[in-house]
Amino acid sequence: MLSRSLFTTSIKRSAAARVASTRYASTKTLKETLQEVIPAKQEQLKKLKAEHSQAVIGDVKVENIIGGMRGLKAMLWESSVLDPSEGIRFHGLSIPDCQEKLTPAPGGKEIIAESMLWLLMTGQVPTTEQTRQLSKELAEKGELPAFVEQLLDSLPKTLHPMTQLGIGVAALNHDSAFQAAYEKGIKKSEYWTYAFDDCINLLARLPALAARIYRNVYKPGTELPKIDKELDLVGNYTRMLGFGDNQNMTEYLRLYIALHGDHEGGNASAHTAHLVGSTLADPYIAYSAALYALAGPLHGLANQEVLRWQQAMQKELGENVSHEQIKEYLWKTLKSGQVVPGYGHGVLRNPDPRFLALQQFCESRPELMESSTIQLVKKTSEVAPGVLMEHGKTKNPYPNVDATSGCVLYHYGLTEYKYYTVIFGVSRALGCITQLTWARALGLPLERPKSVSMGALEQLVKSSWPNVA
Ligand code: CMX
Repeated sequence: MLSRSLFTTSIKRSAAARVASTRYASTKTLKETLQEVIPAKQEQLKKLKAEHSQAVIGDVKVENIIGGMRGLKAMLWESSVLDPSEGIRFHGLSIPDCQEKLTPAPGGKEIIAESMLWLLMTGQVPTTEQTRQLSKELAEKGELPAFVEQLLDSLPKTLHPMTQLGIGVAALNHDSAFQAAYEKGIKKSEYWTYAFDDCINLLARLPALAARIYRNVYKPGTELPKIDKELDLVGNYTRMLGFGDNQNMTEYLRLYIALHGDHEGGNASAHTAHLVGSTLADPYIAYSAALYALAGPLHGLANQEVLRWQQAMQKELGENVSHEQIKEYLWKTLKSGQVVPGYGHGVLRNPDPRFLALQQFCESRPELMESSTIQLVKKTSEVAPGVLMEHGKTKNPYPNVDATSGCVLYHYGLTEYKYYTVIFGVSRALGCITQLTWARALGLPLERPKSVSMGALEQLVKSSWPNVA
């Protein structure tokens, strides 16, 4: 069923000219490297504007307007491109390419947030030295201001962890370099450097913020360790969550957070960050808004929904469910008018390569393969596409990344599934802060699409197609 052919194809293609990234032996910081790559991109945009502003690249159909703008090519997003059949590429690199090229943590094997961020921001594969330097910088900037700690500690434990994360991120704007500089009246060409500084501070502080929420809600009274300056971002996050002794869990979180970091610009969280950032709201505010888009069950909350759905199935049918029983349970879900969480996608039309990468991780760990939760993920993925195809509604009957992501966390002991989207929120910052920096570097304008009423749409249809009744 979910063959590895996608991986093989991707690896072959990686050798071809599509791979845009280059490895440089350099000790330049991320900001210095960015400074070097920005002028060429600015030039490229200037040329596009000057020479092709009026070129027509597609039609707008009524279905785009009433169908959630699906398929409408309407925003710039440089760091990744999502192909409906083969999935995501980050500056031309597929997931297997990244697994091969990007520096892991010392002693680890999986991609880490720092090397992924460097790739997203610059289009270049960082050296090990650059990756380590960035880890150090993030660890040094990772402590939370005291007032944010107090704010988080004062929130009711019953408030959803995602609501708490959004509040914490928004509050960090107290120290926004961008906002302060804007108030002083900086030049437009300088926006990006302040936005970048905010973005890096935001990312650096996310683990402490997210871990504090976890501790407050689920492990009150336990001591939150200080940031270890020798560890990478996710190594620190896992440690602060209380799972630092589990190397497999740490590696899983590294992979999950790096892979989930960017999925081009049209998804609800990325788009929200871009939209709010386009008002020149600072990156903290823009990312806080994005987190609330992520908190919806059709988007980031799906990973908690998958686990809830699986557990309800296990409760009803017992531990060792057969393929036939899963099929029946899937039909029961569909007939009750609910979606099958972890399946389908707004753009993808094949199994999500992020799901395949996480499955590959599971298959390389005997303890995961023995887990009844992970076995159920696998069994479900073997029957759900057939059922969803027969059901005939979803355009993509295959699993997406959320079909497995929360289940692995559950196996490793992070069983509080209302928290899962917070981990996704730590991850999605990678792509969103990249865009928030680049949008300022390229001087992208306030986003302001035109809306139309149904009456106006009917008039437009009549004037374009006069024979329509
Ligand atoms: N189970 C049942 N029905 C589904 C379905 C699923 N997993 N996925 C899509 N459908 C239905 C839709 O609800 C829609 O029905 P209506 O015509 O009655 O409204 C129909 O199939 C067509 O939908 P689509 O064009 O295939 O999918 P959309 O682009 O509208 O929605 C998504 C995409 C992800 C919201 C949808 O597939 C879904 O709800 N999946 C389950 C939730 C989930 O896993 N979300 C995580 C997405 C991953 C991510 O955010 O990155």
